[in-house]
Amino acid sequence: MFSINFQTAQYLSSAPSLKECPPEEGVEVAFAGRSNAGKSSAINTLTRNGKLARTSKTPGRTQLINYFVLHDNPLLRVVDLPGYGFAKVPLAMKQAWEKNMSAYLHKRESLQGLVLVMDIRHPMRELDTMLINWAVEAELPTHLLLTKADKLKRGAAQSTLLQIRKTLIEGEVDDLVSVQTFSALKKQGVQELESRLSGWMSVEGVQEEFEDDA
Ligand SMILES: Nc1nc2c(ncn2[C@@H]2O[C@H](COP(=O)(O)OP(=O)(O)OP(=O)(O)O)[C@@H](O)[C@H]2O)c(=O)[nH]1
Ligand SMILES: [Mg+2]
Repeated sequence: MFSINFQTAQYLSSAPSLKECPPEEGVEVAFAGRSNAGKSSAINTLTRNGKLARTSKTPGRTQLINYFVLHDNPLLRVVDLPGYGFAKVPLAMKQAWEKNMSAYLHKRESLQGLVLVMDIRHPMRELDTMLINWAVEAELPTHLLLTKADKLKRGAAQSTLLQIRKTLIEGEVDDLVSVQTFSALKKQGVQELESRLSGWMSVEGVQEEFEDDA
């Protein structure tokens, strides 16, 4: 059985814009979310590599699209997308971000799924919802990662989870969009995330390549 080992992740490249992205071959999963939500920390927890994606206390650290490969195979990629939602960004930059993200979610052939990282204390803000809507429009499987769950009591975290799950069911998008709680600090929810990502990446063709390489 084909299974992905996320610990094999290695840095591949950074792209300042869509034009500089790796070729649209193979499969990739992307992490998106508001600036400071915890995207890079989630990637580091997933890959058990605290130094892989840069994390920062200063919002807006990751301005580039960062690519990581798995199993030394450039056809298996994890993508750290630039954070969004800071107050002080000029309008032109916001509009450029919207255009870029919408294009990435709608047109990127190799993209198999989107992990939308949200601070569990501030989930489903306007831009998050916009991204979810684009993903649904593009029929792109999406996983909502409610991170920093260690900042809430268990009951409060569960109630946020259930509330969002209810919203997904009511919106009839629960076949495409799933949700879980997560903590990079406590390493909580790693297996659930891994199994969702593995499902997306187990695509025929790439699998054969991978087995040939192994
Ligand atoms: N308590 C707690 N803190 C976290 C968790 N995940 C991330 N953080 C902290 O949140 C801050 C931002 O984390 P990053 O992973 O850099 O966030 P990001 O989404 O990559 O941010 P940008 O790249 O700026 O968009 C850092 O200070 C992290 O240590 C978590 O699960 N629990
Ligand atoms: Mg980051």
